[in-house]
Order: sequence, then structure tokens, then C-alpha cells
Amino acid sequence: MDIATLRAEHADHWKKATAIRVLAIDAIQAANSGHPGLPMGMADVATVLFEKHLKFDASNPDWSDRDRFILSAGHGSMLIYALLHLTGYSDMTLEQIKNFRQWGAITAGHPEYGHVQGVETTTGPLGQGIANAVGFALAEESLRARFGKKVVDHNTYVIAGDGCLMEGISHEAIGLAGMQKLGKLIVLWDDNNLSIDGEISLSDITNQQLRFKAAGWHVQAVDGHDPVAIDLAIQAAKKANKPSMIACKTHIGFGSPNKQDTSGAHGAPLGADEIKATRAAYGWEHGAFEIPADIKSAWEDIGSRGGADRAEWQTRFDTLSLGGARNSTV
Ligand SMILES: Cc1ncc(C[n+]2csc(CCOP(=O)(O)OP(=O)(O)O)c2C)c(N)n1
Ligand SMILES: [Mg+2]
Repeated sequence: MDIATLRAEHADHWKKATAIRVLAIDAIQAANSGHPGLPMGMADVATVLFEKHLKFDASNPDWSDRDRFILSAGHGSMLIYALLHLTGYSDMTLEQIKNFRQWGAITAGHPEYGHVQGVETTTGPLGQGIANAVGFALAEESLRARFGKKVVDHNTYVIAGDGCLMEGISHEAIGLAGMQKLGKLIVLWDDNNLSIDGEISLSDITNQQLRFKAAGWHVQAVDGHDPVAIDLAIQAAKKANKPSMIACKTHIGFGSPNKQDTSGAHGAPLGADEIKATRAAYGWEHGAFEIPADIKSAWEDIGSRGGADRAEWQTRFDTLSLGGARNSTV
């Protein structure tokens, strides 16, 4: 799906996703280092995931039955920092975004567990996030078997890039997940056909969809810029009783007139001229780091959407701990 269609047919979605893109672009430009291509490419997928699916409450980041979101492609850290800022995590202020990659800021080049609320595990070494996510999903299965789904019932979502899938560690993890039928694990693959050196065919000819199928996964492919298709695919993935992989066809550096679909968007700031051209392509008339109040507020509604779920969960948990689990063999 192209920008014109997104703006015409999915205006609210487009504004939210573009807020992620411009925050990433501006922070990376200010730092004079970072990776804009992934946040620009995966902003639509991430917006649909956070808006329609992810169970979380930004004011209670440690709620134990939250869905887990793991950015395995940790170089795209500005994607998660932008999401955490927009949805209202208290530690991820605009100042932190403006200080991306600066000494003393929590916004390190790659997401660090324990530094940032909402970062579930440290990523950056490619493949590490997807492998850890299999562990998260296994832990969820084990806890649910022990305590019951009234109090343990959450999904683990992963955004993985081509590099994550090329790393050897991903192979064992994918095999284990398929074998264990980890139906609550959903991997969103940023299928952008680009990596640090250029097109993927320079380094890998694996058919990733067949690879995951061969390991026992539920596999789908979607246009990673089409919010309706992304939503439907995540819905189907949640219903599957196997781990799911959704190949999200995206454009790295989406919307940058001269850098989209090139490795130039992978790991360098766009540059002042290209940022101007990209803002024009987006129809985004706001200054650097400026998010209009209505868009911020729409994102904050997403951040607080899980509050009611969390309160209901707390009631179930309190009841359970008075009766069931406390007196069981646990
Ligand atoms: C284990 C490991 N090896 C190498 C790197 C360096 N590195 C960072 S991103 C990247 C390329 C990743 O390509 P892809 O996942 O396709 O990301 P995209 O260019 O699409 O954003 C590499 C080689 C790393 N982070 N971890
Ligand atoms: Mg890639």
C-alpha cells in the first residue's frame, strides 16, 4: 500500500504511524547515528499491533499478565522508544527521545533490559530477541499450566529482521518453538529484502516461509503497510495452535524519496535535505520532535486501553490467591 492510499483510506492510522516515523528520523538525525530504515518500514505493523492487539497498560509496565513485545531487530530501537513515548510510559519522555544515543540517557543505541520500562529483554545482537522470545513463550505455557489461564494468558510478539533469521541461534529456537507448539508466540518478520550491505540475495537465498513451515509453524504473508491485512493476519495468528510467523512485506525507509528500498536507509541518519523531502512525502508539516496533541492523545488512549483488563485480572488474581493457588502444591 502506498502513502496516498494510506492517507486517503486510513487517515487515523497513518497519522499515528507517521508520528513513530518522524520521531525516529528526528532522533537519529540529532544523534547523527542510528537506524531509521526499520522504524520507518515497520511503523504500520507496530501501530496495528499496539492499537488493536497488544495487551498492556503503560502506567503498569510490570503487570505480569501483559503481552510481551520484543524488538529482536534491536538496531531499530527508535521504533520501540517512539512507541513507549507515544503511549505514555512515564520514563520515556520527549527529552529522552531527543537525547537518543547520548551519554546518561536511557535511549541507548540498542534497547537495554532494566534501563527502560517496556523493554522486556536486551536486543541488538541479531537473533537474540527471537531466541529469548521462545523462552518467554515457553515460560508462559509453563506458568499457565501451573496457575491456570485466569491469571496467566498472554501472547509474546516479536519483530524480527532478516538478520535475526540469518543468525544460527534463530534456527534452534524456531525448531524448539515448532516442536513445543507455542501457539501464543507470534513473530512479525520485517520482510524488506534489504540488509546492511544491500539486497538479501547477496547473502542468503533461504525461503523463510518454507523454513518456518518445515519447523511446524503457522505461516502467513501480508503487505506490511496495509493496516487491515496486518490486523487480519494477527487475528488469525492468535487463533492458531502453533507458533506463527507473519512475513510482513515492507519497504525499508518507507517514504524517503531517495533512500527507500536501499541499504542507505539501514544504518545512517537520512540527512537534513532528505528529511525535508520525506516530511513532504508524508504531508507532515510539523517541526522536529513535534507531535500534534490530538495524535499524542490518540496514542495515549492506546497506552491506557489495557487498564480495565489489568483491573479485572487483579480481581481474578486476588480471588485465586485467597483460595486456589495458595493452598495448592505450588
Ligand atoms: C550478531 C550480530 N551480527 C552483526 C550485527 C550488525 N548488524 C546490525 S543490523 C545488521 C543488518 C541487519 O539486517 P536486517 O535485519 O535485514 O535489518 P534492516 O536492514 O532490514 O533494518 C547487522 C549485520 C549485529 N547487530 N548482531
Ligand atoms: Mg532487512
